[in-house]
Amino acid sequence: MARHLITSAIPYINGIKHLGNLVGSQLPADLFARYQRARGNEVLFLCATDEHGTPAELAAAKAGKPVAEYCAEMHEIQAEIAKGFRLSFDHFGRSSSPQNHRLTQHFAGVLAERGLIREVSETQMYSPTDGRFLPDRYIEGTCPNCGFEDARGDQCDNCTKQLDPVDLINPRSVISGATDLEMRETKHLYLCQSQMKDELEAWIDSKTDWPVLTTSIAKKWLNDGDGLQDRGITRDLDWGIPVKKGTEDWPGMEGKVFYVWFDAPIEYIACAQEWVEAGKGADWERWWRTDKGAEDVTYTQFMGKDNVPFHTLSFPATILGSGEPWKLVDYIKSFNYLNYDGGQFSTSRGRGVFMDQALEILPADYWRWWLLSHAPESSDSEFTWENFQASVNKDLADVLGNFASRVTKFCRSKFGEAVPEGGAYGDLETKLITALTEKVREYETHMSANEVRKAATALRAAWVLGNEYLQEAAPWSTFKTDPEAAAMQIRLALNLIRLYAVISAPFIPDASAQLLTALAADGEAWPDDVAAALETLPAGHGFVVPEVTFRKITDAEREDWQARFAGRRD
Ligand code: B3M
Ligand code: ZN
Repeated sequence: MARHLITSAIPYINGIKHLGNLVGSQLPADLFARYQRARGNEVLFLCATDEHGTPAELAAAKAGKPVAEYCAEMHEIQAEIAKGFRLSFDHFGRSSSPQNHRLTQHFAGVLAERGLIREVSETQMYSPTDGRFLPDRYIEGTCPNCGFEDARGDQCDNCTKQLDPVDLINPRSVISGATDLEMRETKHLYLCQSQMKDELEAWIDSKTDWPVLTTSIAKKWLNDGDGLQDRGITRDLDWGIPVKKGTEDWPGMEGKVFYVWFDAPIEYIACAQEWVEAGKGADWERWWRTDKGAEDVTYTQFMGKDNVPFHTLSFPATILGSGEPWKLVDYIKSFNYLNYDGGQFSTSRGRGVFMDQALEILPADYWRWWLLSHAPESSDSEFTWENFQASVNKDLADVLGNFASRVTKFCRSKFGEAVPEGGAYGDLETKLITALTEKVREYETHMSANEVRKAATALRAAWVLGNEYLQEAAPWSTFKTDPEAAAMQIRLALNLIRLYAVISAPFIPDASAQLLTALAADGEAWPDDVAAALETLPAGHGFVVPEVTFRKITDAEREDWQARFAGRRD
């Protein structure tokens, strides 16, 4: 039995994610976790909310709540929505957990001891009125480039020019509006990534099976311009993990916290500790410590392409730099962007479908199927309502749903609600079993390799084989001349529904469970031997006709949703 550690990039706490975020990490991670479990492997699947950084502080301020309270509430909301999408995390943790505080401070301490952290003096905007240093996003002013009055300290939203807070004309504090800002000297910590360039590059070069998207981004950061740069890992914020050297204070770092991107990936480890603390597991070290059993774990990470530099360089620099026996990632699956109806999804403008809204209008499986079968793997992909409607109506309703409904209804009307006996297989059945075996093997290959779209294509093709068989065998005609043969065809077809339910479960878990319940079957056995799997339900086995598995999306609904999600989210 293989052991798979699987993590999804941890979503920021500041608001509900859109479907583009979902398909870029959590959903394909869930697909892989479900598949590995179905194959009998041991899985630890972790995700969490990413709760630090300026966006969290600003979102809490906007909601008029203390940050801790805001994060606790948003975590519950995101956890509920994740359940709604059937994301099967073994634990959904929080980067603000005490475990992550301790572990982040531990890493910083060890890295400092090993000479991989240096202190840098910088001048930074200080607001006497607010009594604090202001990070970039806490300063607004007039853009020197275009005159826009609400340009942020890091970038002008009007002309997109990258800015430094000192560039702004008439800078003011976002917190208080104070304009008496001054430059003051302050110290920050930098992670010496540049010292580790060779080690990181050799490690990345050894990963010859990684997706091109992942390695090309990593290589670009390693070798662009002056090469891999050291990174600031501290910030002047109130909310975050206080800067400490292990459990000790860090002189000169009082009042500072670690940069969100330093502690967020460490949460992958802390999350396993939270999982144990929550009583869901006994031992986190056998997943994370190579001296405690994790050397035979396969660790796969899932993320959008913008997260790749942090996972290929910064986090491995933390792990390798510590010199401690932590498990390093084995495979990084990254995704391009999903666009929305001729433009981009936009959280700030509320453009596109957000996870909560999606579940309000249709069950999770409809979304899971479309998103995964259109995953932005080799390039960006686009959600359009026409395509969504066509895919759901064709693949799910016409091909899979219709097969299940025709077979069970026909059986009920001619043989009753139990698997009929019938005679021996003929040529058509042998042909079907051969073709199906090939498709199932192909599906397994793509699922193990995380080729999400190809896996969906193979699965759909397996569903189509059943429909083609039914068309050719035509039990409704056979029944008139040879009821024995028709009974055999239906026995096979009922078993085929069960097989579909088992192999489709990673994509559409609810529909799969519904079909298995109707067939009074469990989903345990993976069809290693397709012919044997098609004899699982014996003659006489009772079943009921399932409720409609997938309904069609009407043109009116499509138009209605298109209009509803084009504009602002209220
Ligand atoms: N929260 C960014 C994102 O959601 C960030 C990922 C952290 S993974 C450690 O895209
Ligand atoms: Zn501008």
